[in-house]
Amino acid sequence: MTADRGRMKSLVITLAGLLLLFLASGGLCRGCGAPPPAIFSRIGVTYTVSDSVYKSFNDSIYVTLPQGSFFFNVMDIAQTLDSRKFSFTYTLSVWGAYITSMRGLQANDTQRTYWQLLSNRVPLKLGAGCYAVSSGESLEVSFSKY
Ligand code: B12
Repeated sequence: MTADRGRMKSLVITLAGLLLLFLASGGLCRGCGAPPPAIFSRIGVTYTVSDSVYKSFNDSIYVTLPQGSFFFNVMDIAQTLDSRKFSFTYTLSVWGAYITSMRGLQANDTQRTYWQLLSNRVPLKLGAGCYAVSSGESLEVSFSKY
């Protein structure tokens, strides 16, 4: 009984030592080529769809997604969460994805309307598939005229 208790005590001390070594070294990821934890972190953005031509709607949603995601991913998640407000269509061209309609409202060349992409109210210089989003950003797709 006393011998058992002694063995148990030394086992506990050994495990505590190993745990200390593990924590002090920063975990198992050191020098093993595993990606840094930031890759796995999630970010949150606000996404708005607005009709700036007919002023018929203006809806926002908060979307969380993996760091390194693109504007298009935000749109896709929002559509899955609320397809009535955030459904969209697109075509593919040499520049990537071109957004052609949001919740049924179609861009129209004759009327010179299009769906403009903005971040923090500034028009983007990249399409939805190429623009990487950042934490806390306020993204918008706005029906506009050119
Ligand atoms: C005219 C033009 C527009 C017009 C197109 C409408 C029209 N009927 O003319 C309008 C104003 C609508 C427009 C919108 C946008 N545009 Co634009 N546009 C151009 C421009 C100046 C000329 C395109 C053109 O007429 N080419 C000649 C024709 C014969 O070729 P085409 O392949 O048929 O052209 C079509 C495509 O280019 C498409 N298109 C236009 N812009 C964009 C943007 C993207 C991302 C895609 C996939 C397609 C696309 O519309 C053209 C006409 O049908 C180019 C710059 C250039 N020099 O190419 C930028 C350019 C293509 N646009 C660009 C951008 C960023 C946008 C926007 C995302 C801007 C925004 N903040 O909203 C939006 C698209 C948003 C969406 N709905 O997805 C960028 C793309 C860069 C990139 N790497 O992604 C370019 C290269 C300008 C730049 N920044 O250098 N655009």
